[in-house]
Amino acid sequence: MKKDTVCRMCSSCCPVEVEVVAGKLVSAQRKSFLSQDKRSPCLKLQAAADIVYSDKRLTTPLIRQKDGAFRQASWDEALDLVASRFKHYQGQARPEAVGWLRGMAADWGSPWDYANRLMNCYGSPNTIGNGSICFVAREMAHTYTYGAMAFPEASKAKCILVWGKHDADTTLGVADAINHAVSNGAKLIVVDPIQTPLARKADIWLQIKPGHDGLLAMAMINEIISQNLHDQEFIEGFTTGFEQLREVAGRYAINTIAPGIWLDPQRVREAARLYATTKPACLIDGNGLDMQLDIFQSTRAVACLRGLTGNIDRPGGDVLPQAIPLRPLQARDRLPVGVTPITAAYPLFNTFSETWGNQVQSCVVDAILDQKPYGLKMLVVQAGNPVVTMADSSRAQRAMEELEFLVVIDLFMTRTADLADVILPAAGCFEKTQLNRSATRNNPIILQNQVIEPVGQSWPDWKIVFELGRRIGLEHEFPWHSAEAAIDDQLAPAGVSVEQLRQEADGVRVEVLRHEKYRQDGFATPSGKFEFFSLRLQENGHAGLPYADGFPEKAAISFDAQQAEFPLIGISGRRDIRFTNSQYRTIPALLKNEEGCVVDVHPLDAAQQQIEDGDQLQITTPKGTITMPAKVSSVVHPGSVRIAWGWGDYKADWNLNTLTDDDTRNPITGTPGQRTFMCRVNKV
Ligand SMILES: Nc1nc2c(c(=O)[nH]1)N[C@H]1C(S)=C(S)[C@@H](COP(=O)(O)OP(=O)(O)OC[C@H]3O[C@@H](n4cnc5c(=O)[nH]c(N)nc54)[C@H](O)[C@@H]3O)O[C@H]1N2
Ligand SMILES: Nc1nc2c(c(=O)[nH]1)N[C@H]1C(S)=C(S)[C@@H](COP(=O)(O)OP(=O)(O)OC[C@H]3O[C@@H](n4cnc5c(=O)[nH]c(N)nc54)[C@H](O)[C@@H]3O)O[C@H]1N2
Ligand code: SF4
Ligand SMILES: [Mo]
Repeated sequence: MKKDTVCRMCSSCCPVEVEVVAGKLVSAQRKSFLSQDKRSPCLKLQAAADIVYSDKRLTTPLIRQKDGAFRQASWDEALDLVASRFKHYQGQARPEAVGWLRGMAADWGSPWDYANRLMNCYGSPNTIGNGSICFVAREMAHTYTYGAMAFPEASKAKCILVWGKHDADTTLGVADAINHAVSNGAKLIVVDPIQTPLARKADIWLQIKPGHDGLLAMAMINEIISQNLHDQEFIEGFTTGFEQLREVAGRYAINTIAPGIWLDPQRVREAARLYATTKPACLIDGNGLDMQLDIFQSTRAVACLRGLTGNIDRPGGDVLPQAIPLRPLQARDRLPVGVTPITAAYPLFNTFSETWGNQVQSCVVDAILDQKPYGLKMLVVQAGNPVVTMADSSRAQRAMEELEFLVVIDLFMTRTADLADVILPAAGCFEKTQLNRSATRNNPIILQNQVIEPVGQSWPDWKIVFELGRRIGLEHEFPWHSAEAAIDDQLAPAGVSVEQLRQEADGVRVEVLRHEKYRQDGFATPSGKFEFFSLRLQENGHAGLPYADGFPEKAAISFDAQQAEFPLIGISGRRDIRFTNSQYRTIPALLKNEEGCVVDVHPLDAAQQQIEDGDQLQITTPKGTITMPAKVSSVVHPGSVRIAWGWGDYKADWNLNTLTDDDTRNPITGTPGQRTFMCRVNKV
C-alpha cells in the first residue's frame, strides 16, 4: 500500500510516498514537480528500510546500574525515575538547574513547542536549541533586515546566486528548483571556497577565502551602487539607511578587497553586474555562513543585496513567508518571573522571534562546568549528539560527564547516550505523526503522517514528552493522548485539521501566495521598512549597518592569532547525502567502506610534505589532534584543507570537533567557529 508522509531523516523535510507491505516500510520515493529521471537522488531515502529496521535501533528504555552497565527497563520505571529527578530539583526550589537540550533531528515545529511547554510549566527557562550554529543565527540576521527569513523562489528565477549552500546534498526540493531554472537558461553564480559539483556548473564561481563572505558582500554592494545598478524605486519607497550604506560600502572597494579574499576583482565585478541586472534573481544563503565567528554581520550584508536589487518578495526572487496562524503551545506565560535563562548573555538572539526561544547551546556547557551564570545539574538531550556535534568536543564531553543526571532521547546509541543515566528510545519519522516547522512557516501545510508502527517499544517524541509532563504534575497542561489531538489544537486558528491534511497529501494552503506584500503591509521590522540600517542594533551597542565598525580581520577565523604555528585554514567538510551530521554510519549500505572520510589537501600543499592519497594525516589545532586519510585534490584552494564532517560518533579519532574552539563566539548569536579554523597537517 502507498502512503503519503514527510521524510524527516534530515532537515530537508521532503514530501514522500512510502510503500508499506504487511505493516512494514519497504521503500520510499521523494515527490517533486520534476519527472522521476530529473529528481535529485537521496541515498538515505533509498536506504530507509535499512535505517528503520536496523538492528542498532534502541528498542527499550535503558537505566544505568551501579556497576555502570545499562539494563532494560519498562517505560513506567524509566519515566518515573526521570520524573523523580525533576521533582528533586523542584523540591530544592531550583527547577532552573534542569536543562533540556534539543538537537536538530526531532524538528523545530511542534516537538520544540512541546519541550518548551513542559519546561516552562515546570519552571525552568532552560530549553536550549542548537540554533547558534545552525540556520537560526542566519534567520536572526534576515529578521533584523526585513522581518523574517526569506526563501528563494528558485524555479522562477532568471539568475540564482548561491552563497554557502549545497542543496544537492542537503535540501533536495531546492536542488530540483535550481536544476529546473538552470536548464531553462537561468544564470548561476556560486560563492563557495570549495569547487563543489554546483560550482562546476556555475557561470561564475567565486572561490572565496573561508569566513570572509562579509567583505565580498560589501564589495558587491559598493560595485552595484557605484555602477548605478540598484533598484531606485524600491530603495526610495521601502528602505532605511541607503545613504549610510553607500558611505560604509564605499570603504570596501573591489580592487582592494578582492585579492585579500582570494578573488579576481574582475570576476567579482562580473558577478555583481550579473546578479544586479538579471531579474528576477534569488539569493540562496546557507550553512557556509553559519558556524562562522562573523555569522551575523556577514549574513546582514548578504541580506542587504536582496533589497538593494529589489528582489525581496518578488516572484522568482526571495519571498517572505506567510506564516500559518497557530495556537501558541509553549506556555511562556507560565514561567515564573525573574528566572533568567543560562543564555542571558545573548538577549537579542533570545528574543528575536516568537518561538525560537534560547538557542545558544554553548551556554549549556558554561553552566555545567563553570556555573556560568549558574549551575545546571540535570539535562535531557532530545534528538542530539552534543558530544560529537558541539564545538570543542572534549569540553562538551566533560560537561556531560559532570552532570548529576543525564537523560537521552534517541533512536540509536551515541557517544552522548553512552554517558546517560537513562535512555528513552524514540520512534523515527515514519513511525509518528508530527507537525514540522517547514509546514507552518509558510503555505502549504503538509503533514508528517505516521505510516508504520513504532519499532520495538520505542515511543514517538510527543508521547514521551506528554507522558513525562503528566508524571511531573502537569496533567492539565498535557491533556492530549494522541498527536492528532495536540496538532488539531495547535492548528485551530488556521481552521485546518489532521483529518483534512491526511486527505490532502500535497498539503492545505491557508492563504493564497502573495508577492510584494510590503507595499500593503510594510516589513515586519521596527521601522516597517527594509532596514539597511537598524536602529535596534545600534541602540543595543552593535553596528547599525554591517561593517560600519570595520571587518573583524584577525577574528573571523578561530586561532587566527596563532597562524605561525597553524598555517592552514581548516574547513568543516561536505554534508554527504548518505548521512545527516553524526548519523547513519552504522548502516552498511550507506557506510560503503568508510568512503568519503578524508582530508582534501591541495596538490601544492601536499607536495611540501610528499603527501599522497591514502596517507594518514594528523590534523592539529590548539584544541586537539585527529587522524584521517588524505585525498590530494584541487577542489580546495591552496592554503586550505577540507576535513570530513560527522564521523565522530562512528570513530572518536575522526571527530572534527576535537579541533574546534568554543572560547570565542559571535557577540550577538553566541556562534563559535565550527566551520573555519586555523590548523596544521602532518603526515604520520
Ligand atoms: N564541525 C562541525 N560541527 C557541526 C556541524 C558541522 O557541519 N561541522 N554542523 C552543525 C549543525 S548545522 C547542526 S544542526 C548540529 C547537529 O547536531 P545534532 O542535532 O546533535 O546532530 P545529529 O548528529 O544529527 O544528531 C541527531 C540525533 O538525533 C537522533 N534522532 C534522529 N531522529 C530522531 C527523532 O525523531 N527523535 C529523537 N528523539 N531523536 C532522533 C539521531 O539518532 C542522532 O543521534 O551539528 C553542528 N555541528
Ligand atoms: N545529507 C545531509 N543533509 C543535511 C545535513 C547533513 O548533515 N547531511 N545536515 C542538515 C543540517 S543540520 C543543515 S544546517 C543543512 C545545511 O545545509 P547547507 O546550508 O547546504 O550547508 P553545507 O552543506 O554545510 O555547506 C554549504 C556550502 O558552504 C560551503 N562553505 C564552507 N565554508 C564556507 C565559507 O566560508 N563561505 C562560503 N560562502 N561557503 C562556505 C561548503 O563548501 C558547502 O558547499 O543541511 C541539512 N541537511
Ligand atoms: S533529503 Fe533525503 S533524508 Fe532528507 S528529508 Fe529529503 S528524502 Fe529524507
Ligand atoms: Mo544544522
